[in-house]
Amino acid sequence: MKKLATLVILFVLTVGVLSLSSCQKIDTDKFSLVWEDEFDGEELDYTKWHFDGRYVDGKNGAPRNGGYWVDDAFKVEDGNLVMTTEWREDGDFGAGWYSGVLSTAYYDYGGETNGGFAQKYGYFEIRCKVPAIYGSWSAFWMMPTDNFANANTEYLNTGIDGTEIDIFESPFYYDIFMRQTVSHAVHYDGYGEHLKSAPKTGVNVPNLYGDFHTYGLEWTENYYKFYVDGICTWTVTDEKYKNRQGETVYQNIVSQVEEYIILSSEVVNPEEEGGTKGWCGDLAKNDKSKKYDFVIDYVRVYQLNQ
Ligand SMILES: [Ca+2]
Ligand SMILES: [Ca+2]
Repeated sequence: MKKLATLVILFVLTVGVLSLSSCQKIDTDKFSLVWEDEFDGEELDYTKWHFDGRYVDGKNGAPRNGGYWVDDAFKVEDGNLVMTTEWREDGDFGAGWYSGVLSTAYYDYGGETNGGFAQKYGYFEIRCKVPAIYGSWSAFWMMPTDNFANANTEYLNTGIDGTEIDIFESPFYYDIFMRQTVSHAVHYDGYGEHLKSAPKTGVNVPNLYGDFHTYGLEWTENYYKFYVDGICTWTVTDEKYKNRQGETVYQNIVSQVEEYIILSSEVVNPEEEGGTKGWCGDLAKNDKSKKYDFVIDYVRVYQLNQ
């Protein structure tokens, strides 16, 4: 989710070298449901979800990229979690774009997790539709419970100490050629100079803004498999990879630690490299009087049957 300009550069390095194996339909018979939220209640279940942003100065959230993550940008309605991105003229931080973030485990930005739900391996699935918005994206993603606190020490150049897993991101509404697509990605070794990224863009999802679709991750000791509507769209294995110079660059990419789930919507930072053109378009093209909703029917987590 972060350092996206770097991601683009790393994409050039990694494209074409990831080992792909056959992708098929998810076999849910292999799994048992172990955690879920169907969002059937009257309000959000705060025993399952935590506002995953910081609080500053007694306000209801904190700046995030070009907008603000606040703790009142979501509600449960008609069996869905609705996470709204909107322009607030009189928001806690003043006029700007406000959106939300929720996770299954609370952490502070020192990297310490404070309980909550996390799991190693299994199958993780969301059913949702995403907002048709410029300069913003919604995502279903995972992070290791230490938030990369140990990323640059013993396990440098591997993902075994944890990876950011972007099960899906939807930044492409602005691009008429990419509009009906999402991306998957894996990032590891922290967000500093050692960051490594394995992205998969251009995953076709018909009418993703108007219809519900499922986005899933199957995670085993040896691979990640990403799914859209139950069909595998990308496989990342633990094999060694060669770069274009023939050198082995990444290996053991698959996380071997517990990770927690994050749901988020956020807006681009125009000040970053690439700015509004480099990642998800121009916020100024949006209607400031409109609400842009990320609508989530459920999140379900499975573990492999023993
Ligand atoms: Ca690492
Ligand atoms: Ca539901």
